[in-house]
Amino acid sequence: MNEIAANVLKEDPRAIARLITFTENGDFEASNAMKDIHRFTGNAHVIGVTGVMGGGKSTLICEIAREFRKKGKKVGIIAIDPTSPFSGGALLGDRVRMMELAMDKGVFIRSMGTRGMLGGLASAVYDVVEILDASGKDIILIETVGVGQAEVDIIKIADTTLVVLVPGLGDSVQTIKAGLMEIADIFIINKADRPGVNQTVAEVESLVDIECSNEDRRTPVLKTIAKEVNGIKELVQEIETHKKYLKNCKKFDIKRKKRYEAELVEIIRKRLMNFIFDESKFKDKVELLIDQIYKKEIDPYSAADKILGKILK
Ligand SMILES: Nc1nc2c(ncn2[C@@H]2O[C@H](COP(=O)(O)OP(=O)(O)OP(=O)(O)O)[C@@H](O)[C@H]2O)c(=O)[nH]1
Ligand SMILES: [Mg+2]
Repeated sequence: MNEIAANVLKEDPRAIARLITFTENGDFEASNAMKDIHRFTGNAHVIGVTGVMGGGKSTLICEIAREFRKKGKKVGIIAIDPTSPFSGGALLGDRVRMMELAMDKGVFIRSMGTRGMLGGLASAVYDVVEILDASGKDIILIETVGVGQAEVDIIKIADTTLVVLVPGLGDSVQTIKAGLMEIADIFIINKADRPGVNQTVAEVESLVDIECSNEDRRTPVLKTIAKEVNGIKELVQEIETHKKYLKNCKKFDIKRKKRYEAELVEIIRKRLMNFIFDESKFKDKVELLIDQIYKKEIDPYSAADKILGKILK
């Protein structure tokens, strides 16, 4: 077995960090290690946390992680920071609690930026989830801001998706309309210490009523005050109940297969792009075809047939 893979399976944090960096850089050794670890994956419960900016997602993740640690579960955290690839530092809300978590051997925290990521962020996140899963993490928490399609794609990796909203109706309704409604498995109205919380809960509940009227499960709407560690136990209980629900009705397997489908497509896409645009012999051919399209000597569809014909032969 590949040496890094073997060390990842032994839960060595340095090997985990190195393999993640290799996959992010598209390093050749990464794919060998990824091949070796796959059969040791599948145990982790992947939890996506998305929602409004500044809604308290990081604070919540920190508290959810602490609660799972109390139950003896090992936790991996992936923080997607859209603005900075090297933010490091204060990822998770409260610095003191985050430092405590970072020191805990049962926790691995990684931040990833959307800028400067070769081969797409979603595919990099798939890899990190596989690596953390193989390294024995029981729970993997992924934080994204629910804005672009890329972030929604990332959240689709999750078995359970938490959508974090805050009191104040305008924002919540807009966020739900922006496509988060269908991906939410649990709604959280965080900052429940703020005025207007009950009104927001009622509003989200009524949207859930419409959305879930034909379904066998009603999306719960929970109140939390993450900053004061209020409502976290109940939230973790709902997360565990959701996993049981998925297992009971076989939706767990369907979700996992969808995730592997997306991952497979991503790997093929990445390899094809590398092949077409990086391989030097092929690159000349592509440039020639682009020139011919420009001169109307060939149309783009026929040019694509030629390129694909070469690859699929
Ligand atoms: N009043 C109140 N403030 C909170 C609560 N939870 C978190 N905060 C505060 O809200 C601010 C944002 O919290 P974060 O956890 O960084 O929020 P986030 O959603 O991760 O923010 P981004 O990643 O920047 O989108 C911080 O100052 C927190 O201390 C809460 O329950 N009540
Ligand atoms: Mg955050």
